Amino acid sequence: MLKTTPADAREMREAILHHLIYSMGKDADHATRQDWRMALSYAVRDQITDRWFASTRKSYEAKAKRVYYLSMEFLIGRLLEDGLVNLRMLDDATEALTALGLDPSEVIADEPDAALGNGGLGRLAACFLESLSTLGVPALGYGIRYEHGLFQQKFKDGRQVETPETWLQQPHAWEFARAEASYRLGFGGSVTVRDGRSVWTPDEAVLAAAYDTPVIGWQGRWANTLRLWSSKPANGSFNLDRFNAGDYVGATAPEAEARTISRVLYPDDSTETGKVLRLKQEYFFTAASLRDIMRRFENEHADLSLLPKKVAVQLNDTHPAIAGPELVRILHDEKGVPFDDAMELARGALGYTNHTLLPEALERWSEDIFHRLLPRHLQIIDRIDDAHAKAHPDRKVTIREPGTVKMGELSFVMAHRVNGVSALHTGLMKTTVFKELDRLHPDRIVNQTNGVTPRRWMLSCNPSLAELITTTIGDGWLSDLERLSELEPHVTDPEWARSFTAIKHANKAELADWIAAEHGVEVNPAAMFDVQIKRMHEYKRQHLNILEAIALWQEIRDNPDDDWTPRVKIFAGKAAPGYFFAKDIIRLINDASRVINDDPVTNKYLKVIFLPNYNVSLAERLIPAADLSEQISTAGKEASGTGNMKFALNGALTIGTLDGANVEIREQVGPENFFLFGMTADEVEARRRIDGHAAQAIAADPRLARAIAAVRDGTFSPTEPGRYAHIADNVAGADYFLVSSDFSDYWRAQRAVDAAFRDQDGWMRMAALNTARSGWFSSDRTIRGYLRDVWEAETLV
Ligand code: NBG
Repeated sequence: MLKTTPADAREMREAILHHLIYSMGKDADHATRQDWRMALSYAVRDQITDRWFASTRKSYEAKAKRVYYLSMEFLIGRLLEDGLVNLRMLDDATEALTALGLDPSEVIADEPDAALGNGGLGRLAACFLESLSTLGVPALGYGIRYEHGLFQQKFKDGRQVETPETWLQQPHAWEFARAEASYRLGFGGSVTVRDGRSVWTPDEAVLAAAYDTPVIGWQGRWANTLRLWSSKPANGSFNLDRFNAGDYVGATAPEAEARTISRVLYPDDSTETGKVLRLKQEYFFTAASLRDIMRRFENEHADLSLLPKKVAVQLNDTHPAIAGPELVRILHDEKGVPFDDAMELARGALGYTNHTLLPEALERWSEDIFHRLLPRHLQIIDRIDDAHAKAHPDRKVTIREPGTVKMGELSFVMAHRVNGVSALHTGLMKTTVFKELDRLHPDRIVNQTNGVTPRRWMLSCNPSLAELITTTIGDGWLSDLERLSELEPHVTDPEWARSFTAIKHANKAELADWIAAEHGVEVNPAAMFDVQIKRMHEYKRQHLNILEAIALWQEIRDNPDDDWTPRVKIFAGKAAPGYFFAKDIIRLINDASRVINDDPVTNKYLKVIFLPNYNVSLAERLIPAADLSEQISTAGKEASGTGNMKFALNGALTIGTLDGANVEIREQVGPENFFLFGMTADEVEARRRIDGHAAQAIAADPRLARAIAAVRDGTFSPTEPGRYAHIADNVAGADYFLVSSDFSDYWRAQRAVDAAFRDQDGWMRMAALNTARSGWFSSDRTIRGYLRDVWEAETLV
């Protein structure tokens, strides 16, 4: 593989042994796999730390503008392989571990996934951090150090069961606790006016303590910091009197309360929980981050008016929206800047990314909760709203409404740039949720289509394909992904095509072995691997996919002697614990898979498998082995999608709707290399207005009618025939997500997929073209867009 490593295998081995003894306190004879993994991680961390210090020094020397990415979620996954790959030390580490008698892949896989996020929004933040480091932008990510990340998913009788995630119960090699960087934050209390200034006196306090994880960029040329906040009790929360009186539990209650804030990640994706604790989490990490940002700024600059020139704070969705009023509060209440100037300075520094148009996901807080937790902020928000009304007397939108605070509107008004995450999504922002604000601020909304880092989503997860690319066009593609287009002339070269095909087959064979070993299901590696992996949500329409599988199963049963294209349908994804409909879809897929996989008539053609506990590492395993990528959301609902990009990059063909970044993927790879189906966003709106749209679709398609009937009549749940009647009723009734109305076209497109797959040479050519034409979807390109249009910041390498 790529080999320009600064260390070599012998040095690496010495470093591992050194850390095994002096950091882990073990000798080689008694070390466990975890000890070895930690020793290797420390050896890698040493290398990262040197580069990290150098980058930090450079940022200080340059007094450069810094980018601060505030995000409630960072779905970083495992870091060891990331570090090894970016430092180009993977080969040496592999050699060193092998020489020590260890299995390198087992040591690397021993690391728990850091699952500090739910899905796309959190994974995007992780890709962005890596790209910021790769490009050498002085930047910090700020978030919460959740003790429990996203829950673990298990299946019991096909049902999702959640158990707590415990990544921090194992030693974590990557973070440095920063005792000196801790801030005291308040909640509640009252506001008084002293000498004309508002003074907020909270009646509850917690400490935010910083933990830093270095994030190394490609080739180790730059490293930035991911700073995560952990909540700790402020002094005095341990009650010694109560303890001495024997009330041991009561004595520690305030402490437990304080620690609650960073205890768990909210397991909701795109829904708003309305919990006091959630608002506390949001204020907690945002306020701690802003204090840290202001401290750094004031160390370097005496003049507050420089703030927008030196500080770019990006709000990843509305979760950190309180940053607007908090920054105004710091500048105005604490530093005496006039209110309007404070607002201008804050706006100059803030940018806001919107990630969804789902109405339930645009956060709104009740005035009551707000008033109780953040009384001064509520006053400031009212003043911001008044100032906005004064500047735009004809405005028809407000931040405050009786009883509520609207965080989307607040973020919009307090940011100098607001961006969507795909062209379609940004367009819809302008015509739907932010129509009025866009009219008042026509230059504010810009688009930044999402991207993914090719280091993790190709080099690390698909090393064989990465190597083929590098032998073909050199390794420049790793920092300039659009150079993948240089592969195009090779796609028609039979020998090259054979290599590409062999790699896909080997990836599939490896996955098939793993599925057999871990999940006891035999799948034919020559079959088409048809993959839908993402959070469970009605708009993502996993139920459309399983209905099509059921209809196909029925059709194969009718005509078992026909020459069917063998398929393995693979699902993975978690449902929010309180989202019962989504959980029932999981159960339906599991129940249906049992019946379908056990059917001796059909199971050489069709298998269905739902893999539990979807996470970053599972995605890394599945994506390189996929033939078909399912991106089948109801048009207008998926803001962008980023899994869709990872699949295309790794040579899977997409079956998809014109939704989110699918639109741009299809443009890039060419419509002839993409299986399009379904209504457009406009057609979706029109269709919803037709009375009985689902019934009409069902009446027109006997296959759909029969598949729904099987769901309804208990074919897949014989012991409880009515188990899925509500799902059948839903898709045959209101069918808000238009499963029935899109079914026939989906079926048509799937049969086109079958036909295309039978011509393996043709299919692999299309797959290779997907790889060659996915270069635009690098998160490096996205970050350059933000640097240009939103942050106006520079790179230092
Ligand atoms: C998600 C969207 C995805 C998008 C990611 C990253 C939220 C709120 N939104 O379509 O659903 O790819 O954000 O932008 O999680």
